[in-house]
Amino acid sequence: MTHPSFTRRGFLGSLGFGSLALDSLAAGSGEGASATSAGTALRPNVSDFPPDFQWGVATSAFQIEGAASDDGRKPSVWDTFSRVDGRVKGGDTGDVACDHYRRFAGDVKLMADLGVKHYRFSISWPRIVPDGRGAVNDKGIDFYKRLVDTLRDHGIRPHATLFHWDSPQALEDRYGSWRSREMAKDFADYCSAVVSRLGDRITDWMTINEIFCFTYMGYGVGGTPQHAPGTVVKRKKEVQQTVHHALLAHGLGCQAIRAASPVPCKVALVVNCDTYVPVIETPGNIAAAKKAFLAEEHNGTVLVPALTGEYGPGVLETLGSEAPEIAARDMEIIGQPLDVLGINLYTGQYTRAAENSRGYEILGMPESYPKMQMPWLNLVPESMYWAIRLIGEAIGKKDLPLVISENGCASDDQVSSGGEVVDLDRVLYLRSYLRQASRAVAEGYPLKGYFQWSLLDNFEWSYGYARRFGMVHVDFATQKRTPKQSFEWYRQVIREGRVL
Ligand code: GCO
Repeated sequence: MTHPSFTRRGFLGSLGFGSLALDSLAAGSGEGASATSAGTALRPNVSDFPPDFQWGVATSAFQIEGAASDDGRKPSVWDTFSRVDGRVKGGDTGDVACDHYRRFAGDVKLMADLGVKHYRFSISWPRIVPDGRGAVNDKGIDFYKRLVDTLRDHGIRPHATLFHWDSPQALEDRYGSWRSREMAKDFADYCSAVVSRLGDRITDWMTINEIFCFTYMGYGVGGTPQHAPGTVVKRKKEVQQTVHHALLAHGLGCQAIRAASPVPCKVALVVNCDTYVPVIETPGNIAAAKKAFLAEEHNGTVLVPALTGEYGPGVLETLGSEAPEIAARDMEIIGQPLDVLGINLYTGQYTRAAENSRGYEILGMPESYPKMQMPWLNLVPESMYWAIRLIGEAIGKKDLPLVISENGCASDDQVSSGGEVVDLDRVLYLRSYLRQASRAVAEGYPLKGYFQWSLLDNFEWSYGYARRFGMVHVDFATQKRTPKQSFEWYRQVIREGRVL
């Protein structure tokens, strides 16, 4: 690893120059103009989304559910990790979170008010199989039945992620969770248990969320990892092995879902790929961005193998003796065909052509570069367009349907004396990124949907409740929900099918 430390998403210190210039460029490139639904202002067609575009919001179980020991749920690695002094800001835990386990009906009502027809949430493995393997907890299943039935009553289609980092502590105690190949098999069995019981109600499945964040960031050589289980290992090879096991779990999970589903279903993987944005859109810089997209370590060890069944070009060679052990047939299992790819898209890194052995250079960000309220969240709206385009052009998956499974930002949201939360920085962020999504749609790339992260302020991992990503403000003392300005903005965007 050439980079000294990991940030929450990708590597620290990557970056480059950029501005919203491409936004204006894209907006200006629309041919002609048409009236708004109100019939007043003129606008470029480039901001249109098709009528069947999937507008949604996303959450995850550990971050919102609470009810950590209710109805037979046992601890996950995040329950344990958050109880270790100094691991999570303020000593926050997921014990109560947004109390969504009890308040889900009100939260679904909020979604209906927002106008989303799609909801991405995750299922908690330790709620369904509390010991990680073995007995299935019917009460856990019943919660998701109640949730999904309520969603469907409101015309909202469920998209369920089977693993969003909350692995059962029992498997960590038993064999070190992702350090063991057994984890992949146990994950597939858990997938079968869920899909055979909920597959009559849910047909959109996502196996695993962001392999990067619970492998590279959950296991580390030297310093203490920022994410659960927070295990310090001796060699980088051990970290790479956790990544490989997670890929294997995804592949076996795909097979298990398809085998267990009582009806035809769709299966996706969710990645937070590193996105390389040509600093100026010249053919040379575009070629450089493509090379980086395939060859840089994170994409080359997660996205590329999952989509192609082979690690990225040169990646295993570069890892050398630190490369993972790969058993016969692993790569075939890992490269299962996908129905959809989910991209969690937050930021990107500016890239240009260079006369070095790699043929590209990733630019460092100046200190003064604009960022949102997270150290890693540089404002790089063009990353939205380039992530979508590079999946097709760099990896050759031109027809693979894509959804943006997460996009959003933290803001320093305050409730005013009048009871409002006017989160203008979130509106700025979302608007500039959605414009780039509309550019991708206008150019014919297969973007089918967009899930804003997140409906509610929630447990933001090692930041606890100190960072707010919601379009609905949550007062964690009273559980009062207050829709923010961004909620109203997104509601109008959905209603009109274009960026406002
Ligand atoms: C992630 C996660 C979310 C985060 C969000 C903001 O992808 O990192 O899916 O759980 O909360 O991205 O950091």
